[in-house]
Amino acid sequence: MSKRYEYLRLKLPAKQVSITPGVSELIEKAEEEGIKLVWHRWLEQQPQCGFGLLGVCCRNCNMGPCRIDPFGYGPTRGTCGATADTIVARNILRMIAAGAAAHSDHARDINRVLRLVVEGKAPAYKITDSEKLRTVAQALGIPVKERSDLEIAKDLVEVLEREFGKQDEEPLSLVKALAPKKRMKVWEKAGVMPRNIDREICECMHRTHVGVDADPVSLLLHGVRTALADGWSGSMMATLLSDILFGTPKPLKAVANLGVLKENMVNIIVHGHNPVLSMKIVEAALSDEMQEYAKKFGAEGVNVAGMCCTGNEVLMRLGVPIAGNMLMQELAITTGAVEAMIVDYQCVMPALADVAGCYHTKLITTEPKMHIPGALHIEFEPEKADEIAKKIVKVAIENYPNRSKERVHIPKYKMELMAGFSVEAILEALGGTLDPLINALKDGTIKGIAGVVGCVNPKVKHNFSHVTISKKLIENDILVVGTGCWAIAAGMHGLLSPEAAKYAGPGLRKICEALKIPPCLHMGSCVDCSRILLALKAISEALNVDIPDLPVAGSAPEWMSEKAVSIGTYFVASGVFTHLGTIPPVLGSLKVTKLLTEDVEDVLGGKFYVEPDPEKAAETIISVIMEKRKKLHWPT
Ligand code: SF4
Ligand code: MSK
Repeated sequence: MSKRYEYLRLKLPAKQVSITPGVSELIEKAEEEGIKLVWHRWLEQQPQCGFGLLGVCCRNCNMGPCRIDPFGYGPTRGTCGATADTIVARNILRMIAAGAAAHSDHARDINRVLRLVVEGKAPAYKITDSEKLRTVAQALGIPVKERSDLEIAKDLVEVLEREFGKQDEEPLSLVKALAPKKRMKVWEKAGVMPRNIDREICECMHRTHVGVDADPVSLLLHGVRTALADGWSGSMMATLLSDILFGTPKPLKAVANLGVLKENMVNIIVHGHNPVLSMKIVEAALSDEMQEYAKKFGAEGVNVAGMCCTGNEVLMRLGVPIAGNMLMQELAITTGAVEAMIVDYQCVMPALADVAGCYHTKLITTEPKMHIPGALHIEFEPEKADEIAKKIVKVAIENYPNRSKERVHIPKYKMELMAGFSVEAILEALGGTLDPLINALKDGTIKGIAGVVGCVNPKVKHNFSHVTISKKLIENDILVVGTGCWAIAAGMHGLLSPEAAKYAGPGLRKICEALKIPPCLHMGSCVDCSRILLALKAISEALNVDIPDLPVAGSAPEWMSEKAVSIGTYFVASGVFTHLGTIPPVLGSLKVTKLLTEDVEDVLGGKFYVEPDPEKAAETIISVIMEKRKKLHWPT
């Protein structure tokens, strides 16, 4: 351990940081080598600013920064007169704007690739799922009969581009095409129907500028509108287009945890969110040419593994092993066995450059909108995707001889899993119709469905809440579906394998055994929360029951990102009771807290529920689901 850590007493209780095998041994390795990780930096931040935690600081203009004393002993208004209610609501609105922007800009990037395909300018990409293209086009009113895929795609690209730029007051096209009719009536009545993705995000910034919207209700309602633009259009678009270009996921087997790295191979990690890059890197790395090239540098070949959601994208479609979730990105480099970490965007810690600098690892940024000081930047252009992907993979391979073999430590842990549960794949597993699921819900074989999603966060024990909540729910015959870092946690802890049916209650176990599926279904990356929306819509319409009345719930047990705030908000607006396991920065305003956790239910049917204890949270989710069953007169 370095003297500095000894002095600062920043040695972590490694075994208590995470429940995931392999994590503590790499934390100890990092500490011995004097390397700081996310948990050390989080400790250095303690005590975190109380005003920030409560959401009552504002620096939206240069009369500030201002902060409100929520206990009434200090200032009750900012220099402009903004109250705690205004400031808290404005801060949340800005979080939603950033989250919706991240998801939707990701969608815009994929739509641009489809445009290039249509124009014949991106030979490395093609329309892989013609059926999905036609289904989406038809839903949007684009003619498909006797037309080629490219003709249809040309119209689709134009319709989707207008989601970002149209100037009329009409609802977004994807919302009109895909959202349940009953929900749309609710949104119309509340005045939160989204009109244009960029406009809603832009309006968040306008409303929160000094001297504009001061009413927490009005601010939060616009947050709902922006989040709906994300969920039912931006994120939805990212998912649909990824399926069209790269294929709709189907169930497949794969492996998760740091043990997927290989001692005698060139290890490449793809990290970030957008499959446009990662799919090409995987293809290049696994090509015979690159496997042979690696041998020239003394390696047995090239091994690619995923990290975070771009990892989920290549896991869902190609079965590429996944090395870990967000908090494990630095640990992967700490193994000393990673030749290159290739990143696109979102959830990529700038600290990676420092950690990579302690080893031979090349951190390679690829996106024009994302640079990290200290990283090697090789800009990715879809027009030259194959060429650039090969160039990046070669950088990794040529770096293999620089590895210090004596510093390599790859934890041996890895877990088998099943992923690839798109809505289409779930339907297929059910025999082509929702009926078996609907019947199982009605007769109580399955008591309900919970969407468990979201990030990991150094504020809480890594993966503990994800696993505790999921286990408790399946034990109580609640089917769990999910995305993002939850899915990776569930995979590493064996919950995504059909054998995990043994942890499920008798009803759910019977169904899982009959269908040979796990009790927790991996539905994709964080933008793929849109798949959960589509599943909810299908169930709601099959039963003719609006989403708030269904025995369903959502949970983000360890969330941290602004994208998660947007996701949580569009789930609530879609009528879902939504649990948050880390506390959002709203407690400085009783009014905003009450609006989000109580009053919103009367308007939208869903609400937030905040509970850091995963056992208690699971109990509450179960009782909410049972209450909804009682109201439907279904057995409990
Ligand atoms: Fe202070 Fe108002 Fe400016 Fe915010 S907008 S920094 S509360 S003066
Ligand atoms: S990567 S947004 S930490 S899920 Fe999608 Fe994980 Fe959350 Fe990033």
